[in-house]
Amino acid sequence: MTFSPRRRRRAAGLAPSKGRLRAHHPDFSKMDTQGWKALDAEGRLPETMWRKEQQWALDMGLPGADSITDKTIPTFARGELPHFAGINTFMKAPYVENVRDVGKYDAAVLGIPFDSGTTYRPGTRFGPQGVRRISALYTPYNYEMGVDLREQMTLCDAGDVFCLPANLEKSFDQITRGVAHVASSGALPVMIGGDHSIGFPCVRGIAECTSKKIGIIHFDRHIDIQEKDLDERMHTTPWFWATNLPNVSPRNLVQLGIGGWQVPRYGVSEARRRDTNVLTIEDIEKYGLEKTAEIALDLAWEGTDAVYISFDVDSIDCGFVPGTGWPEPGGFLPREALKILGLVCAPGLCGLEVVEVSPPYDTSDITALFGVRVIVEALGSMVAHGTLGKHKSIIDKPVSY
Ligand SMILES: [Mn+2]
Repeated sequence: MTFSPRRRRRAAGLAPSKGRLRAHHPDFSKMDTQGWKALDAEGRLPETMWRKEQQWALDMGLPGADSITDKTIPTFARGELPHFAGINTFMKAPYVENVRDVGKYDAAVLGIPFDSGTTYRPGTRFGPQGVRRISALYTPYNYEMGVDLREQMTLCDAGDVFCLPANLEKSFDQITRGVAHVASSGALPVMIGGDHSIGFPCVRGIAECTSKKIGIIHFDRHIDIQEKDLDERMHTTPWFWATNLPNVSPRNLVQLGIGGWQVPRYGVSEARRRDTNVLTIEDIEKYGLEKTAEIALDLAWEGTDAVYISFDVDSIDCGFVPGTGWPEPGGFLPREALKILGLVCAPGLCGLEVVEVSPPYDTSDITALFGVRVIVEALGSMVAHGTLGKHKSIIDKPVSY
């Protein structure tokens, strides 16, 4: 149903006669609020894919019992509803059993259940399962953005990369191969970790498929750029190795939120040597969120053709993310990080990873839920700005296995 803007305003009770207007808040106009704009925007979103999913649920799950009035309810739960039922893929997206089919979707989620790079608390091997489980809580629609992922893009879940807990290097090779396969298919690779050691093999997977240059925006409390830790390429090392790749320069690595008492000096001296870009929470407070996002975009995109985002959930103050490997106070507030994330995703990404969700240490799924939020926020921003799929143009050396 479409209304003229005038009729919409009247229907929403926004065009009262002049005499009734109270003047306590002369600066307040309801129609200038994001709240009203979002109400209005929802009316312009289609429902086509939702209707299609409901019909599919009936076809697959049998029509519901005669006593049920709502005839869209099937006997067996299929698709989004109910949120507490069903077999969880990420956001209940279709599970792509044959990974050769991932290219039929705009974006593909892949789990990387790997925590052998952990130097303190383990448990992130359960990250993909934890994130998928609580992702069932979400609808595909975001109010403020006026975006409905189900209507405006296609998403699949490719399942997990087969990782080998006893061997970092073989697991890295598996991860790189999996990410390169998804990137080559044209789907946007979205990785759910896993500890942060996966940052290197994930970026390597994308970097292998392109002759173009890649910048990285990295949300973390930790600098993660030392050469080795405990004699191995642990989760404190991904950016040392990633920025050794020929098409990934440390000058295009932007590290947001670094600070506190858990930043190893080996990593700090390496970041100084390589001239990466570090903004602390205090820097970000000084510049503000919008300006920080602009600075991050300028640095990551300078001379590059695509940007990758690595989001460590421990970049958030540990009061909000107990379920993580190296909790640290003093990080971002969730809404600060989400605001910056949405802004830096707007020009489009070539890949996204969410790492360090450790469900065994989590409370009420809040850390895993934040992990879900990072992914949907990034996808929502790209959909809102029409930049999802932009990364395809840089894949000029696709792999095939
Ligand atoms: Mn970290």
